[in-house]
Amino acid sequence: MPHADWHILGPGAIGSLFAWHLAEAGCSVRLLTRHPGESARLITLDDQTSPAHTSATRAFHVDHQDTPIQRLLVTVKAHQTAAALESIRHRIDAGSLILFLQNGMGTWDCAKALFPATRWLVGTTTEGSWRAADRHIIHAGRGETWIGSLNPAWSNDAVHLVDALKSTLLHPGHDPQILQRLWRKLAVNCAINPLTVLYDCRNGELLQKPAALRQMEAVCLEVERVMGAALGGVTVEPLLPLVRAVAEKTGANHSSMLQDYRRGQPTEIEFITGYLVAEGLRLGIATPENAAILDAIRQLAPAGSR
Ligand code: KPL
Repeated sequence: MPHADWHILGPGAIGSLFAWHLAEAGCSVRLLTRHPGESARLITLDDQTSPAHTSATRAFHVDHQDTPIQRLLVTVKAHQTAAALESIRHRIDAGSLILFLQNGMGTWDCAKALFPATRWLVGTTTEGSWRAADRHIIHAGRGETWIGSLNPAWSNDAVHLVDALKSTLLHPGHDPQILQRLWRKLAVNCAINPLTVLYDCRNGELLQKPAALRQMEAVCLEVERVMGAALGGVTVEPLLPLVRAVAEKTGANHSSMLQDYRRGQPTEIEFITGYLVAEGLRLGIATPENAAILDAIRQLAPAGSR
């Protein structure tokens, strides 16, 4: 791959996986972390997707300089985006290219406000990666990564970026309809993540619970209506089959929201169900099921006290 310089904002499970494979493909990769004293980080990657189940450790430079950033991959939790981007605001200029690869929607709004002259792209991935420990990543299952632009003026940037990333193991695709794909991912997250918190269960267990299944169905119908209106009045194919398929495929997983909740950390609910409900309000579409779920998650007692 051309020797691109990448900075990773949020080296968690997905950020570290991408950092690893970008470095493997010959890119210069630097991590941006919240720890001022940290100058390097060792990350171990267990690759369970290869028949050999390899495990290796790689050292990454942690960057606290003030130099401009060329390519920035944003993988922080949705609610951390604004503060994280603010902290590197002085390093982003008109030559930077930002790629948002996160759960939820709307995180990019702060980029519009903070860096009006900077190009940014969005992506979504189903690579199965989780953190066994702080700097120990398990790549448990292969998935797909799609990248595109929400601004037609930047579609060529998306095409070129995808071409450049083709030589990495994660070889993403370019999706000219990325917004539709993000909406479908939002539907999956609206219908699975908060319900796994409310029922305190794994993704697949939702399918065994009649009450949860009814809620998943109602959530999907509401997302279909809001999504159709947000995309300019298109008819959206039923989303429940997709949600069921993901819940089955990731049946043994604890959703990211349940993991956050159990760790006592803020969840991404405002960028998932919160985004959907806000879009419904903006477009005049009622979303009572999602609004009730949003309310229930907002009012939850801290993990461990129920
Ligand atoms: O994206 C996910 C998440 O947990 O955030 C799903 C698809 C629900 C897989 O766990």
